[in-house]
Amino acid sequence: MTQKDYLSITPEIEQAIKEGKPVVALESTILSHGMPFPQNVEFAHKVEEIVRAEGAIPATTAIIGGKLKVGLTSEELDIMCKAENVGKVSRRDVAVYLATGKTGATTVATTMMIAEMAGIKIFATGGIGGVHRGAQETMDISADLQELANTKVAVVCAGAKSLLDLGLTLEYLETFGVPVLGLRTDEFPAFYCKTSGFKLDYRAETEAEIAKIAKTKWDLGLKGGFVIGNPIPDEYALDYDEMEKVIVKALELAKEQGIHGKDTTPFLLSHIKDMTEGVSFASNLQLAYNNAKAASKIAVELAKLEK
Ligand code: PSU
Ligand code: MN
Repeated sequence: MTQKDYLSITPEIEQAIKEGKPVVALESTILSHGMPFPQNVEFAHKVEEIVRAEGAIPATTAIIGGKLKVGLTSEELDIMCKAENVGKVSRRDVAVYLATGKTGATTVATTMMIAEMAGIKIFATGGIGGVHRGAQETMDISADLQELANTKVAVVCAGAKSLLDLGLTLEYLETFGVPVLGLRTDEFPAFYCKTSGFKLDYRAETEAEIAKIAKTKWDLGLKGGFVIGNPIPDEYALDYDEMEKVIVKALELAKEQGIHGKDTTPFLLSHIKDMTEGVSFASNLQLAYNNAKAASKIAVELAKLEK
């Protein structure tokens, strides 16, 4: 067996990739471990519709039945959203899940891996993983960051949640040569909040500019991807200080309950959601839609450049 024997790409996506048409990868951890059922079903479909409305083809990824799935049927999206016996799969888990036939939701890291194998260059998500607060002690640094260092996929996100140490996350990305570009912003966005206080070195005014920078990096044969920070739309942005209080509480709770490893991020996300009584969930949906839209525009521009 070779790599391509494990890949299962829908005919529509395979054709689009072959013809150089714009395709946007989407992850499934956000569905299985980041959002409640059944609201996530509506989200999963709507985010794909947004990609299509921009003239790109959506490619939601997952691990099902021993295959790396690129593009999910409605039934498969349902499986990921119900999330019964669906694990969270990062790079280290991939071979185990494939070999044992377990069903897995793909994180940013794994979605990047699968996208690169399939030939997809642009990926939209909510927020990336990063260096956790207290990583000096725990060494909890998301595998997403190493993937960004090594895999040629541009990830459009609303930055990262400030439950992470955003300063250390940016330092880590710098060390590993990952460009972080602000889309019409000077600051690294903090997920629910438009700003984080961390200035970025590069601001792009248009999606076309980002496509050109990505093409240049990859023309040069430089390995690794991009982080594109796309701030949440004004009308859905939450107050930074309010969020900070909630996050500190969630972190305390995680410490009390001895949560660690891969459970940390989902635990914090679900408690933040409970503590903000769903207000944060509405924002979460909107920022992800906004990222899907921007990613699609970048994919369209990149496809034009590569013609
Ligand atoms: N951050 C969010 N929502 C998410 C995630 C991160 O605001 O759903 C998910 C993404 O799939 C990301 C993963 O790749 O969590 C990171 O997990 P970890 O920190 O365990 O690497
Ligand atoms: Mn971790």
